[in-house]
Amino acid sequence: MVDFTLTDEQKDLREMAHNFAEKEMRPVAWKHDKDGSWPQEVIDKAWEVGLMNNHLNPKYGGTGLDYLSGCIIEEEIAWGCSGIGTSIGANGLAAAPVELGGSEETKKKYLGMLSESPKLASFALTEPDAGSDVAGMKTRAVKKGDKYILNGSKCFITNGEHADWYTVYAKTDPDSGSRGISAFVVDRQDGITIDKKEDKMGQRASNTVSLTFNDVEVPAGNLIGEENKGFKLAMMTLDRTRPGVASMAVGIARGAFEAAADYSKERQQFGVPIAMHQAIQFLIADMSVKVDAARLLTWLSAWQLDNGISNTLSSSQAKRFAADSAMEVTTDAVQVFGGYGYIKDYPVEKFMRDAKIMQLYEGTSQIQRMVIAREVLMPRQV
Ligand code: COS
Repeated sequence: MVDFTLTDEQKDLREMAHNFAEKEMRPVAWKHDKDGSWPQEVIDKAWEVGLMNNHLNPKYGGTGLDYLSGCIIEEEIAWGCSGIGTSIGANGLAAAPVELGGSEETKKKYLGMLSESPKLASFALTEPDAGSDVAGMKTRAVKKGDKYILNGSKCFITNGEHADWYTVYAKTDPDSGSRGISAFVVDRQDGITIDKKEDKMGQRASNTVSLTFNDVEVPAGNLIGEENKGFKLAMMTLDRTRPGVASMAVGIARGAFEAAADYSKERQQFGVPIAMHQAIQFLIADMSVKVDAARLLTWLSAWQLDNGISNTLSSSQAKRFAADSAMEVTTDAVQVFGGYGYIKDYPVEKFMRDAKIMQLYEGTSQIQRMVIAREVLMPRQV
């Protein structure tokens, strides 16, 4: 039986996240967007009220929230500000591979750090020459005694400047493509240099940096899972995090849709509110369809994850559809506002800039289509 009724706990979580987004995020979102400043105070508050590290296992101090509930929270947070939301949510991306493959000792130490105080961790996969093509990475990890020595560069690392530890992917067998990559937990240390903070189009409150590993020593015990099995770990992680990203896209789209619907009832042209014109009604109607359809696909992928059903297909479908819908909905929201939508005195241009990254990070919309096509035509046996 299909039932879309949220539990009382999920309704409470949604209300709590919505209130947080409305009272703690929206009032400062446009300031942080304008100057690209770091919203530490919002992150601290999010951690205090329990809106960070949603899925962390209670064994390591987390709440072990199910993925569907996580999606409900992430939609509200992104409705508040998806830039700050990305910084609030990025620990989940770094922690997932540790939860999936880390030793008990590693989990206790590093996941425990996230639940004990508002610390941050970053997921370091992407490189200047290896974005969509993960297997093309060049960062090297060479085993020497009971340590690995890491050398290489990573880019587009969310929260990289503020992280206390990193989940780093590096080649341990450079001639074996995707079967020669390993994952490590790496403490922040002197050998890691922050090379550049990116000045971005949107999500300007989130921190995005390039970093270099210069002969960084990593204890062999910090290898996550088995040597040369890091690629699969990264793919399994993205299966788990893409529903959350899709929810953020829904939150951005909903924010823009609500603003456009409200404005259309106030703005008068040709003697009536523009909402009376069919041209605007059809835009609003399509926006509402896209928001709701994206949410349904997203909830399905999270529900599958919660119920132990493979969600590789549905998480890519959700991410693809929600991200592209967010771009369309926010662009149409600017259209409803007309010339006013294009200036910073009104909220929708930020939604449009913020939406663009949803089609790029955690796998572009084109990569999602590749995954979808493969899963449809040649499903991976799990
Ligand atoms: N779960 C578990 N294992 C998976 C998997 C998944 N979802 N997807 C693929 N694998 C496994 C495959 O089964 C294969 O295993 P074997 O080595 O045992 O054969 C291995 O991983 C390699 O898979 P594949 O051949 O499909 O890899 P490709 O190099 O062709 O790459 C894509 C696949 C393009 C899908 C992958 O590189 C990708 O997702 N790229 C985008 C990365 C991304 O999202 N970057 C954004 C930055 S992260 S914030």
